[in-house]
Amino acid sequence: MATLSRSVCTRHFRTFYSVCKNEQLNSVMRRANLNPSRSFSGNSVTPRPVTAQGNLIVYALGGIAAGVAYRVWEVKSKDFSPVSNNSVSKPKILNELPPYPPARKVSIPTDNSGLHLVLYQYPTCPFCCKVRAFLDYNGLSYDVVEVDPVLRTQTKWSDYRKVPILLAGIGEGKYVQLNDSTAIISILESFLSDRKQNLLDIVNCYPSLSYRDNDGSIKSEIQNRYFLMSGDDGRKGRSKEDIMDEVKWREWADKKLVHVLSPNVYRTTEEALQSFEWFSEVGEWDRLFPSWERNLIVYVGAYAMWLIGKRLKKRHLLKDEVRLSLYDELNVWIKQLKKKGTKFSGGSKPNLSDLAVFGVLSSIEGCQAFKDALENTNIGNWFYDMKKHATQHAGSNPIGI
Ligand SMILES: N[C@@H](CCC(=O)N[C@@H](CS)C(=O)NCC(=O)O)C(=O)O
Repeated sequence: MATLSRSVCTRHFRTFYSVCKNEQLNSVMRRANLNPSRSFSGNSVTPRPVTAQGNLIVYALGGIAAGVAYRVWEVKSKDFSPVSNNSVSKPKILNELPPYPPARKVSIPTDNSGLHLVLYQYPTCPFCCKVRAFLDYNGLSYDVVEVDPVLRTQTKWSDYRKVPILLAGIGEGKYVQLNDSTAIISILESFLSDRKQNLLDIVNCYPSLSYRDNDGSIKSEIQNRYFLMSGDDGRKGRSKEDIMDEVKWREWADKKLVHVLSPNVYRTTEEALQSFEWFSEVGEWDRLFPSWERNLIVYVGAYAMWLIGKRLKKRHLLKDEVRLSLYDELNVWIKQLKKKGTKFSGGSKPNLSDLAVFGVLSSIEGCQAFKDALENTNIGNWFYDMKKHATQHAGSNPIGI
């Protein structure tokens, strides 16, 4: 099924590409008063090169003028006024759950956290996988709402336009909205390590600050997101170096490792489509979305991501052969583990950096890029140890597995 769709899609892209190329060629020749169907050899064709050249110059100058005008308009229309942060310390509270039933419920009988969690996600988004790795490792129950990545219907109620979003129950049917994988994990870890704390009090320690970027766009950033807000109980016995090392590798997962993934899994149109077919399988898109919507996500998504992957490769200065950049980053992680001489970055047990790196990497587990990484690096041992710990909820079991 996947192979059939893949070849159909590839053929479709190729046909589309060749049609576009012919259209372009024909239109250029039409503009130049040249008939593309006629041959240039022989006496029968008498193109009018002077007029053609003249027309081309006029069109080229017109194009340049339009480009310059657009750039001037783009710069002038940008807003560089300061951004106010009036709602900075107010987390969003929902009086009821949005009307989208969960696609599945993860119920862990031993979960005694008292938390009620609903995760809005794409199944193979690295940031969502990171949150799931944390929830699974800690044996927390949660409901999953699969978001359509093209139409995003299931998160239309939210001003924050990305996933993951986690809704956490705060009593009386109300929920607090938590955005950003790293902040979500820090908030929950802070709560788990000192359950006397009120969840809302913890959330208030992670305000979101908006600011205007150099290009005029408004960005926002959650403060303190790599840090935990636990009372003494939770952090006892940890050195400052140990805490900062965990922060460093959590940041590395978000700012380095994540950026080598997309250009690898969407390296070619075939690989992009294969990746999307796997995403569809993992997310059960066949079951959850009507077939037109599922196909829209797979084909449009694969093609769009293939294009975006190329841009990301340039933006993040990856090697021409992007696999090498993936192996390089994985080797950086393996090297630091080796240097520590412990099974995990956190020692004998995984810490938040292990969970972050594992979560991010698990998002490509079914892709060719991951198979290649297993063959070309030593990431396998650590990865499968982590998988065992996450699937067996080792974090909620003080004896370990
Ligand atoms: N810093 C955020 C990044 C989240 C993010 O970029 N998510 C992507 C999906 S992988 C997203 O939702 N992009 C917007 C979109 O798909 O429209 C986090 O750690 O959660």
